[in-house]
Amino acid sequence: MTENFRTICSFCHASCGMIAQVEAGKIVRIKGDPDNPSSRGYLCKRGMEGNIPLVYHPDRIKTPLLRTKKGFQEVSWDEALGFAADKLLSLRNKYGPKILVRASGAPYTYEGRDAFLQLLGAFGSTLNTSVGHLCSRPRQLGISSVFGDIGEPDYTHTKLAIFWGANVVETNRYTRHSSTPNFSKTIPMIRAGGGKVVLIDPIRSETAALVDEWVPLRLGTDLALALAMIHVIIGEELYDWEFVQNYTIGFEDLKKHTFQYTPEWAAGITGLSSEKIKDFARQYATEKPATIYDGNGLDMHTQCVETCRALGMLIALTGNLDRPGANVFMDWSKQNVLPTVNLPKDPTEKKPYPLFMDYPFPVIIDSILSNQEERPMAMIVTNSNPALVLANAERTRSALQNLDLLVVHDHFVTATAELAHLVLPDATGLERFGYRAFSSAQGCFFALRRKVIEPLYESRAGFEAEYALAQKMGLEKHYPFKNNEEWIDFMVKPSGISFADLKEQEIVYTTAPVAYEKFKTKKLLTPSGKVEFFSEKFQKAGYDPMPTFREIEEDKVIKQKFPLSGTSRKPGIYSHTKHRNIPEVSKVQPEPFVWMHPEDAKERGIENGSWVEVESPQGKIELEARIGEGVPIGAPKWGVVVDFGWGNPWDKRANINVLTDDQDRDPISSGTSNRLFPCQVRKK
Ligand SMILES: Nc1nc2c(c(=O)[nH]1)N[C@H]1C(S)=C(S)[C@@H](COP(=O)(O)OP(=O)(O)OC[C@H]3O[C@@H](n4cnc5c(=O)[nH]c(N)nc54)[C@H](O)[C@@H]3O)O[C@H]1N2
Ligand SMILES: Nc1nc2c(c(=O)[nH]1)N[C@H]1C(S)=C(S)[C@@H](COP(=O)(O)OP(=O)(O)OC[C@H]3O[C@@H](n4cnc5c(=O)[nH]c(N)nc54)[C@H](O)[C@@H]3O)O[C@H]1N2
Ligand code: SF4
Ligand SMILES: [Mo]
Repeated sequence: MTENFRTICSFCHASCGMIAQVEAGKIVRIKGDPDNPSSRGYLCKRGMEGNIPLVYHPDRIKTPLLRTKKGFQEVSWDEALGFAADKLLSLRNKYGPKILVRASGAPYTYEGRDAFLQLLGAFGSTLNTSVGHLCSRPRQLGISSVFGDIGEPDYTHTKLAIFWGANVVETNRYTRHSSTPNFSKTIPMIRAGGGKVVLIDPIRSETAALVDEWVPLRLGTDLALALAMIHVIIGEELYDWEFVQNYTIGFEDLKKHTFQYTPEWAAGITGLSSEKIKDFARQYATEKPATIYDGNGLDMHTQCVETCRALGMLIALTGNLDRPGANVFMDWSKQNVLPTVNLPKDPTEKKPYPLFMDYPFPVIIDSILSNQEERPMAMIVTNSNPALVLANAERTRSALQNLDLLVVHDHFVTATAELAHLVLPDATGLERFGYRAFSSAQGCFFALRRKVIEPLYESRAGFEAEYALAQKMGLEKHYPFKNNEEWIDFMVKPSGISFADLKEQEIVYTTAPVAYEKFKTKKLLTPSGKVEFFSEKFQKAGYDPMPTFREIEEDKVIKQKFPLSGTSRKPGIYSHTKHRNIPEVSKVQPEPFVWMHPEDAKERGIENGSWVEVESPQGKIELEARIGEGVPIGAPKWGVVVDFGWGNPWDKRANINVLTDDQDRDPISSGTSNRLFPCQVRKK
């Protein structure tokens, strides 16, 4: 007998709807769910072919693993949690609660977003960190400083859709929350409505091949382009006068401030012509309504927050805000906040990046390595692989090795888990309950992740494992949930539904269809309640009140030794460091490549397929070169593109973050420059 279970994929943010078919207790087939309002039957290759092999993977961690002199030993949950609890409590007795860090990765699943967070607060620590400084948090900080929220592109009515630093064809990341069918259907939908699609990206990516216009600017120079666009739009009076008059503050200041940022000035920085910059500014201001999607290509550069403030200002100046076909404020299903997340902050605590939401990972790494008495000594890593994804892999590794206790919660012994004292096996997405919220023009809805089979081996769903650890430490009184089901019940309650409702209905709408121009009746979520072209909040925190371009000083010695600009890319078949141990997925691209411009390659005697060494001031890696017209990725002249995500014990391939620098940071968000590093390439 075949049973069908409706659930959602856990492999990336898109969380596509899928049907898992079970026969005799075993998952035998995965299909797209045609009734899922977001994905409408779509599943990508890794979702379709990777989900079952992950569950039945022979290398999955089957029991907790404890490091001993003889390597990892399989132990019972009781022994594992007893070990962690004893260590944590003895460290807390000696040094206080601020020794504990909780670190998470990309919040693909809400289980990963929240696991062990309640424990952190219950323990008494506020050191919650994540990869957020590399992913979306700097963008959100910049854009929301302008209008208090992020505006989702409304593709259904738009005349001009701009993808700014995003490779959406591969990542399906063209909205942050909303539900629209997968991206391959979105471009035809925009065109069918008479709209045009533009991509701003230094690299000829897979997406560049599909858009109406590709704007190849120099790496990391988007702020100059955006500021010059503001200059043109204000100078030629192309802004929405009525909107600016009624709903914004600081326009005159912005006008004065951006007078210096001429298209001629920006041309020298971006490599685009001044005419192109003027045309593009005019196009965005007049072909209305228009949307801007800010992609992850803007993160991991050291002026990301300022760039995204300027993008927010472009959106507001042109009145492309909260109107059909523009960037729209979507409603969001109400969810609970874990009770210990908002612990009272220590008023004497001076945050090094005061406007950044979390405790930034680079600061945690610095502070572990400081060896001061007050420093993080224990870390629980969940749903993340910091040893590979943070800049300066060698320094990250030293910091993780410097901890008195490293607990890693994962499915495999990853590059990070290899360094751990204790590894805890999580149930996979098909063996546990979870949920996710989606916003859409039709309203916001929750979708259920259904437990399709019981967890294999000794693996345990995250909140159950967390509660058991809390019990071992006598912290269970802080818990309104004991397992995943109760956690969901707690989280969705503010929307007026329960876990039982979600289990029965699987998709539950909780808000009305989107309403436009809410700014006419409601204050924006900025300090002034209006769009802020001038931010007192930034000024008070010691930053420029308006986005300001910082010249990047070039070190001549470095430039001579490392004349190329390196950047990185996410090969679309994978999600970050995952899935390279799943042959059904990894056969598509088993190796990482370095993609080069034909002229740069020729000068160095490098051909398509040559084995090369890429060296930066931080380190060296070796990999195969890809060059030429026929390859899917085109590197700009003086630029090389290195594939990101390899370096786990099973793939034994080069990790790009050996090359990146963790000291070169965005002064507002702490974002490191994983997307831009000086390098040299040599044929081996
Ligand atoms: N140079 C460079 N660096 C980058 C990037 C880049 O493009 N270039 N991208 C950056 C970005 S955008 C991001 S978001 C980060 C990503 O950083 P991470 O989120 O840390 O990277 P992942 O590889 O997704 O790590 C997820 C880990 O969680 C595990 N995992 C998967 N599913 C589960 C689960 O259900 N439960 C548990 N407990 N564990 C699970 C996986 O096995 C894997 O080890 O990397 C950043 N770093
Ligand atoms: N298949 C797949 N899907 C994913 C992920 C994955 O690993 N694999 N990861 C998920 C996550 S966590 C994230 S954050 C998103 C990321 O999804 P996207 O937002 O689409 O970001 P990236 O794929 O990193 O692509 C960014 C593009 O920005 C370009 N870029 C680099 N530097 C610059 C610059 O200075 N300026 C401009 N304008 N562009 C630049 C790069 O060349 C690249 O083509 O995807 C999510 N979805
Ligand atoms: S991995 Fe593929 S199938 Fe799974 S959620 Fe992401 S896009 Fe959808
Ligand atoms: Mo990300």
